[in-house]
Amino acid sequence: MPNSTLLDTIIARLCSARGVLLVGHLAADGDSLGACLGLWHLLRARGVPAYVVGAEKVPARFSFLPGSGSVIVESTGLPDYWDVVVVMDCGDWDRTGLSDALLRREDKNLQLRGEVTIINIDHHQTNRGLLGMAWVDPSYAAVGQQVLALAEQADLRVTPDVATCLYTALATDTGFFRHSNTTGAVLRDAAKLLEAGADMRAVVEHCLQRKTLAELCLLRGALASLTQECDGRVTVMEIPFTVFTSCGVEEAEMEGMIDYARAVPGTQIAVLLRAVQAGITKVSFRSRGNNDVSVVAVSFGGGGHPNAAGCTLPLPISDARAAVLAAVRQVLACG
Ligand SMILES: [Mn+2]
Repeated sequence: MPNSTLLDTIIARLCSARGVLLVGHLAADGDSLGACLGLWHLLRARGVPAYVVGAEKVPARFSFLPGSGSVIVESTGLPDYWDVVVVMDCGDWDRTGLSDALLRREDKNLQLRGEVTIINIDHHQTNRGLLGMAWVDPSYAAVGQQVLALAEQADLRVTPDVATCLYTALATDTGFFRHSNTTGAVLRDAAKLLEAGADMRAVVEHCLQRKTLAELCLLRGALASLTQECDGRVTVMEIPFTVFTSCGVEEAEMEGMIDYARAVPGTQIAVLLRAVQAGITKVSFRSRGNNDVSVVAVSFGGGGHPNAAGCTLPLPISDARAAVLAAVRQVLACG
């Protein structure tokens, strides 16, 4: 259940805003985009000028989301005015990839200047709640689920478009209702969204069943690299920069690849390393049971959930591998 005093304060601030920027994180996923677009529809229906702004264009696989065509890429222009910025699905401004200028407001006509109100809606356990008016609650499986709670609390109508966006958030962040965060409340909320008209078939088709040739090319490279450590308790996949570029893959198309490593019986921690640029390696972790990989991710400046986390290291892939495996070995206490 949401903290209703905080939630009411957030709702009041949103509904009185003259302009709201909604931002998710870099490498947008179904939750960050679905939650942003869901809240975007809700606010616009309420008459609040709202804009979804990102550092990058919407990945192709999410272009089916209603409203995705209205997402503004910062480098191509910004709205005239805003006084509230909502940061979703992450807890620090750097993860949005947006410039600090968005956190100041300026109305040239009215000679108004000042700070914006920052609202942070997030469900990551590693979020310390330091960003603005923070509603951080790890008991939610997705930020999209928090947006549904907000809509209910504010008595805003969940249209089919809102429902499709929030269902996308909930389905993708629960691995299509397979991860351990799939609670009874999650399924009840999913049912509400279906009854409100969510286009479930479109979500499954675009977010689960769609595999581009580029993604399959990458998967071939990743599977070829599969190795095991710690007597098979750790399964590792690597995607070197050369594979990344030769397959021509978009960031969002990486979703789900690590599940192949986690699938190997005996695996307690799965690690996927990908060289997104020469000298920069992104690392994803998945774990089974009580092995908390968010601790490892945080130790390298990242974050996440106990069973799913990630970080980015300013190192070539081989050095990044050595560094994170040393930390993973500590978690599992294997030499
Ligand atoms: Mn999320």
